[in-house]
Amino acid sequence: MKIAVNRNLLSANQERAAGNRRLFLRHGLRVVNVMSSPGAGKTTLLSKTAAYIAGRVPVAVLVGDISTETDAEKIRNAAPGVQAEQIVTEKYGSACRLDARMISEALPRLDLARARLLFIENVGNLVCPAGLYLGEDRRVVLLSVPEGDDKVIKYPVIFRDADCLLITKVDLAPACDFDAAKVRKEARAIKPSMEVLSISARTGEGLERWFHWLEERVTGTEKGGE
Ligand SMILES: Nc1nc2c(ncn2[C@@H]2O[C@H](COP(=O)(O)OP(=O)(O)O)[C@@H](O)[C@H]2O)c(=O)[nH]1
Ligand SMILES: [Mg+2]
Repeated sequence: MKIAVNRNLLSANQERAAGNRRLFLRHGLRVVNVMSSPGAGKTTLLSKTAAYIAGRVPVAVLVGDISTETDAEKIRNAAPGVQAEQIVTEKYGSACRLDARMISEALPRLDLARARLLFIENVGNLVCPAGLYLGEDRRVVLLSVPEGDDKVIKYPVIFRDADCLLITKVDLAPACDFDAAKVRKEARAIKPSMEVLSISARTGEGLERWFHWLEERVTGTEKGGE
């Protein structure tokens, strides 16, 4: 019985996600679903990314959290002119992840004609967001150095579908035993084509490579983009 209910929920989500996808295609919008555990650095990175990339590509951001509107506000403050809207999931029964319906209900709050790239910051969680497609083009997962280097093998499902793994807060590496080479190897064993980049939003280390990946693999403004 439980399995049947879950299947129905998943197929309802797939339908909604397909509707989102059609809308994104109609607007020529590329969409990136950004996932991690709470505190890995999603909002900080998206603030910096939006501020950098908005001059080249019009950006919008949807941010999911169980409670509060603070992250969307942080992004608007860090990147003036960028559209950033919050999805508060306690209105949907405190869901621990975003789903396609939440995205479709939030999209009318954005002026899609003014955007070419949409980031979706998912709710902080390494388990629940994994199975739910939102209609995105790319999936990016952040793993921060203080979380430990065993998370890829402990939570493989979310990494399996990721196009890019960002090892974040590398400025904290001297204080933590974190074996980035091991994480890279484990991630590539799960998904050979995965890009793995080490970055620090604090020092700026690795951010250029991240921006380059976005331009090459997502917005297609670099040679080699799709
Ligand atoms: N040392 C360090 N701290 C960071 C970095 N990026 C984010 N933080 C801090 O980590 C905390 C959580 O960041 P936040 O972006 O809110 O994470 P989120 O919950 O994934 O959105 C905040 O206190 C940030 O200032 C980084 O590159 N280095
Ligand atoms: Mg956040």
